[in-house]
Amino acid sequence: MVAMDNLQMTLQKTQFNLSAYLQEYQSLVEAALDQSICVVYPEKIYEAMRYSLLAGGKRLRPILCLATSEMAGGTVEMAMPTACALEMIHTMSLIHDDLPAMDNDDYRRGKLTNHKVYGEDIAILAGDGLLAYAFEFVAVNTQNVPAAQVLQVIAKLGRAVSAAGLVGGQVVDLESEGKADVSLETLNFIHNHKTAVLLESSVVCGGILAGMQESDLQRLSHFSQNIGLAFQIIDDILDITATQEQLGKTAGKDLQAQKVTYPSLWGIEESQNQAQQLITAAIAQLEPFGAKAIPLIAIAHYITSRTH
Ligand code: GRG
Repeated sequence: MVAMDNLQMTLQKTQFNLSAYLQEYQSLVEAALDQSICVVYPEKIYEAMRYSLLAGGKRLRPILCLATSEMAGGTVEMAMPTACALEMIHTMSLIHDDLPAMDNDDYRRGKLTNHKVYGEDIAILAGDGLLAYAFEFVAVNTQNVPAAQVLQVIAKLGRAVSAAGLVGGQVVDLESEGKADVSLETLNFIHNHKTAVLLESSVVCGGILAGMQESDLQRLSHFSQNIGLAFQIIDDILDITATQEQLGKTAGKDLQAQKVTYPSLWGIEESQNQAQQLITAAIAQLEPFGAKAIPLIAIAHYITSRTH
């Protein structure tokens, strides 16, 4: 605990500039994503895939992957294909989540949703196209990483999107809609699978690519599961407190859809406390990495202070 307090002090003393860091990594990721998909015949599907992939967003998952790879002694170059794949997977999950058969949303990232622009049929296929391409992209473009580690990353991503990950979380979320008696256990299941799994994969894949040993990967896994759940608690709070302009999507959607959320179970203040406790527990996992963990610690703090 004392060592961790020292690290927090170092963070303050070095005045790590998180906003400059995020901006720099965001531009690297934007450029790589822009180059990742060309528009060829049949143009419509590639345009639909690019429409959502390049619609902005915080790029948190790719940044977590790049930051972790760097902390573990890797480079941005070796982690960038996986960082892009994580954003392709995240974007496809947003496209499908917004469909009329699921959350039925008109806006995402401040723009009309994919199905509103291209129609439901193309939106489903744009999601499918992004999902398949994410795996091809990692396999074909990752360089200077031993093949066994690339394979480990592909397996990790496969599990994250499967019924044991995002798909399973979404199913329980859909089943819970409109039910007033959803338990905390079920709510945690939903968000551990819908949200935390991909954040965990982002961090752990960064570590795998840089060749981290298993015990360190375990620490990173605990770190990122905790920040993943905290991220979702804040997401639930922002759905109540933020505006449509801040969110880039319809605000107040959870209440409208009669969804049980963390603030509906605990209230806003207690939800904030719980998120803060998760962030504190997450950061404690990074102690052995010393000052190299400063970017990840700063990102963890950002999760509870974000406004969109
Ligand atoms: C993965 C095969 C497959 C299907 C998708 C629809 C679905 C299954 C899962 C839903 C997953 C989902 C939409 C989870 C919500 C996660 C979340 C908190 C999204 C918001 O993330 P931000 O705030 O968004 O990082 P930006 O736009 O900044 O990237």
